[in-house]
Amino acid sequence: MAAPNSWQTRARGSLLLAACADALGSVFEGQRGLDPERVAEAVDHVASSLCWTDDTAQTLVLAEHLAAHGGRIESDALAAGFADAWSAEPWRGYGHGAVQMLAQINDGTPWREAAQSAFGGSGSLGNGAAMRAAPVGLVPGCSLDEVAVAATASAGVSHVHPEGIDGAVAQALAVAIAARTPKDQGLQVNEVIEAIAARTGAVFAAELRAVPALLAGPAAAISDRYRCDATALGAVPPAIAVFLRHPDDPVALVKEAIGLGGDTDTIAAMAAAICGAHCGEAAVPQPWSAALEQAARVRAAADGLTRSGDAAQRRCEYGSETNGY
Ligand code: AR6
Ligand code: MG
Repeated sequence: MAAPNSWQTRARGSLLLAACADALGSVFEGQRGLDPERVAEAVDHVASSLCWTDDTAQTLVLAEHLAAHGGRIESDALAAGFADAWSAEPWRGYGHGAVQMLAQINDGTPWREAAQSAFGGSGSLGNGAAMRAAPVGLVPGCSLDEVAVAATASAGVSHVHPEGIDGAVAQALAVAIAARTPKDQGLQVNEVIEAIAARTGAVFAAELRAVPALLAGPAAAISDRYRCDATALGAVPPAIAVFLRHPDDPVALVKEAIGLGGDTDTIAAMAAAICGAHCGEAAVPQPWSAALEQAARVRAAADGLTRSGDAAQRRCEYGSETNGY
């Protein structure tokens, strides 16, 4: 177990909890009107191994990439990494557009061309760039503006639609803010939302600014307000809302995220990535981490992130210096 309150425990908590939530949510992907008891049964009684999907496969590629490149995005290598991961394990549940794009890259099409031509030339607005963005927020020593720039670069190799990019920016920022806000410090909801919304486009910002009104009421108000589907706009704001409703309670958070229905694995994984960054590795339920596929690789990826970035700035990992969002 990593030292309490260290950056390492936050990075591990984020990636481990996200991978567990991805696996737990994948069983329900695409379903609506879920019975809460069925969800609770699956989350409370993990019987077999927890197998993750493309969300975690791409998150690990991005985390390992950042660790190998000093916390920076090298687009050619990153695109090749995603294409390699897909061709090695195409059965992980990739999105329709993602499969076409990754196959094109493997066939020699430059990633820029493949990403630009997706969906008739509009580019993907799917949540795929957001679902993998947590590692960008886990590079130590970055300002939030630097996180937003890196998230944009990480998204751009596959998602060129502004909403697809904003999804990654919002998710990476939420993780970065959570990692800079120790569990006992508490989160200022409006400050957090404004810090994120100020760094996204107007369409995305408007959806984010609807989150605070949804924090006290029933969870159904979230699935009424957002589509909770495979789009960035439909999935990232509800993930952030679920986190803000359960910042210290991963089990309640995962149940509620899955219970929204729709893109259950991705919304649960994104909410969990933020929660794990806030709470650290100790908050990951032991039966989940014990059952998690390739848990050692997930921890190693988090440790690689912890060593990345500007070592001289690691003293600013969290606390007053970086809490002025
Ligand atoms: N116009 C209309 N619909 C779109 C557009 C567009 N420009 N772009 C995306 N969609 P995709 P991802 C819709 O395929 O982002 C896995 O299940 C379209 O319905 O680019 O990697 C993961 O678990 C498309 O199928 O892949 C995530 O849930 C969908 O958005 C998800 O897929 C996803 O976009 C990640 O998807
Ligand atoms: Mg999904």
